[in-house]
Amino acid sequence: MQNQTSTIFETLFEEEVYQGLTDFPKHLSSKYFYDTQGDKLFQDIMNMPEYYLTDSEFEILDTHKDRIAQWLSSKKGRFNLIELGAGDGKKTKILLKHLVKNNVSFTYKPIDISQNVLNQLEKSLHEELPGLNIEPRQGTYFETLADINSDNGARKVILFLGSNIGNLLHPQAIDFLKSVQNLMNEDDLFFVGFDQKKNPQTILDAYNDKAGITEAFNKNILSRINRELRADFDLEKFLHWEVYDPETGTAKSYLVSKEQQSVCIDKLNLKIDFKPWETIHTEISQKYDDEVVNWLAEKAELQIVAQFSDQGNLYKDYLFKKE
Ligand code: AVJ
Repeated sequence: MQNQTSTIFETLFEEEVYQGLTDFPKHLSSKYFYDTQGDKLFQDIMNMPEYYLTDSEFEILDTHKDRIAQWLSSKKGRFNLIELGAGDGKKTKILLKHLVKNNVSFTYKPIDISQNVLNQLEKSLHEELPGLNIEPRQGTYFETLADINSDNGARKVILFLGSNIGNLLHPQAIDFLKSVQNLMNEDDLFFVGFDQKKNPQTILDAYNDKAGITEAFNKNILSRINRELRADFDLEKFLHWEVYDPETGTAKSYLVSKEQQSVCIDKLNLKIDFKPWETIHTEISQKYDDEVVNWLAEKAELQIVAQFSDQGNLYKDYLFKKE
């Protein structure tokens, strides 16, 4: 993405923080959660009992690894296994180990916005799976989509796990799926995790844990602005607030100002005023059902060829090919 106001802003982060905090209502993009501190907090989230998503997808990959591996290697020849938003690869490792064990020939290409997390992933994979070919790349999904295309020739299997798609509103999700679809060839596959609609309390608990890890994760975006843009956000003066609408399946995270306050962001030469109870919207975590996934797939001209679910039907992975 080109920065149109590069005369004022050095980075997209600066520009988006400026725009988000001077907009009404205020908002910040969840993609900025993931600095070194945020990566660590997200790993803690994935280990919390309330955050069922990781356990469910782990269970799916473990239970169905044979059937999944068969799909991935059903066409001849070496392939690139490209993972968008690879993170610490905890879930992917089940699949990687299974593929390596079965002598499937592929190159693992994890992509993540965080270089820090990619370094950790590469290091742990060298130790746990020395036989694996790995080529990590740092970048956002949209930047790296172009990279995927430049790997022309080799068959592609694209992984998008963890319900990362849930950070996108439906129109953005369709655009995203379409851009991937555009880069796919006939024999390529696209494996995507979609968290499912369920008891709304289960969802609220997953995004508002008692120990306050999600709160710390949400507030880390303010700490990051403090650190990187020399701001003076007082985290104590904000509430972590989670809502879930069972009708639309949208969970939304907010930071709510507990009082009237002003915050200075030195690097942006900016003073931001908050009214009491004014909000900053920070994240959406969309939940799905088959009907919605079918609709998204149809819009993106993708065809569902297989689907895999955990015992409790909390979560589903869908395998797509180009229509
Ligand atoms: C990494 C986007 C899938 O929305 O469930 C976890 C991030 N936010 N707890 C999600 C997150 C709060 C997570 N994703």
